[in-house]
Amino acid sequence: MKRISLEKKSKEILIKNDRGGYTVPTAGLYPFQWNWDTGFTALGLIKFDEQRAWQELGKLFEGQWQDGLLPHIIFHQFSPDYYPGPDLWGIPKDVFKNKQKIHQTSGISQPPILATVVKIILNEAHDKDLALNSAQELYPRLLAWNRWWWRKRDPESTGLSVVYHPWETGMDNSPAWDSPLKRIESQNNAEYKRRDLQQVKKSQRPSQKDYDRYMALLEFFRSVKYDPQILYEKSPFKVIDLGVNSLLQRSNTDLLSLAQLFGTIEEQNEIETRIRLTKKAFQRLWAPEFSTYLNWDCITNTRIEIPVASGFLALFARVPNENQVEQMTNELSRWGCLCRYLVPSCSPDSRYFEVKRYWRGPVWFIVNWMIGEGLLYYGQTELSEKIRRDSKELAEKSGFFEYYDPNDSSGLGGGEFSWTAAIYLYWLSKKI
Ligand code: 9WN
Repeated sequence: MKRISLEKKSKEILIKNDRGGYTVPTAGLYPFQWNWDTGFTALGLIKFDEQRAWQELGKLFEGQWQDGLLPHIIFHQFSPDYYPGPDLWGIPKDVFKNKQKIHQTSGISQPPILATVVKIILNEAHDKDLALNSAQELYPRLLAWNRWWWRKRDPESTGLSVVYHPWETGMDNSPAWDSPLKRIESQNNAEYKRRDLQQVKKSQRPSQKDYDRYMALLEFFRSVKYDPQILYEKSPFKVIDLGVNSLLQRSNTDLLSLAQLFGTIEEQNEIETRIRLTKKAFQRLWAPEFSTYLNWDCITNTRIEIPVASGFLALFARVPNENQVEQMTNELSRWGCLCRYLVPSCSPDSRYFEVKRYWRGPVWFIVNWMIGEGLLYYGQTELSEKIRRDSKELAEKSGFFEYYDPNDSSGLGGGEFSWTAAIYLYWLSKKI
């Protein structure tokens, strides 16, 4: 496919996946609005419709809870194509900010990319009045969400926030979650029918055992009515995820810039204190013998010794020092010699590596953009460029899929995928 047609195609995908003010990740497989998808999608939208990009963000915040939680799915309308839907989540109505409106949402969150996206759009927007007004309106909601991560998900102020479900990490079946998930008791529940397998091959999706455990966790959340304190004390799955904490740290720094424009001195101080605390706490996750950071299991209080792509997201968060950056760059280059396309979601020489199964090996554009951006920030131009080149080649060879095989470049999962198209527009179609 030619470059011009790829640009046109990616724009068409975003327009086609528009459901009236919000974008679905892909038709059929994911028929609602997802949290971090929204942020990446907005980056693509600014390339041709700034007003629409701001609307996308505003639409997601319609589902924000009173305590600041921004859910991972907003069910704006009914669809039979996805499981579990709003009934399964059973969210108590009094959690919502706007009591007049009945919202339907999930009860967990996703990696916080939105403050970063707002800062990027604000900087790059041509319509400055629209951008300033929209960013100012979003600022208190972003602050409330980040505070929710600091307070409800880190009530002991350690500097690192916890998650209770693989879906919250956005990297659902990452091998890093295998052992923490094994402790979840689940029955193969014949009552429910997975809808994902109607659209995507079984070999590219999480296993049935994983799904049973995802559902068992959801049942537990519902049984405790999503009470943050009970969840913190009792959730059987409780991990410190590198992805969430890296994106949170990065969004804290971008939130600070927004606070300097729209917030109070007290808010700026509060954000700065959190940034310092997190930067220090991250050191606990550094594993020199793996040349990267490792996820942490809070139930066993041990690190999860499986190197996965989210370890490199610390670069996006500006967390590592020069020495660590050098080690990480060498390690990632080594991964690059073990497979054709960077960045596989798991180390290619890990025994858990599977080229086609979702977050256990395939390449994801959003991860590539964030790691590439981080490397560039640290002056690692060559490796950053390789990641950009690899991503571009994947789009040229296979189009805009949810994820890709890191060896044969085949497109996997959902097709005509919004965040893949958006990252192409935002990151790959320029400077080429
Ligand atoms: C569950 C929408 C989402 C992404 C996640 C990705 C996948 C959902 C699913 O799709 O998760 O949230 O049903 O598999 O793992 O990162 O946000 O694109």
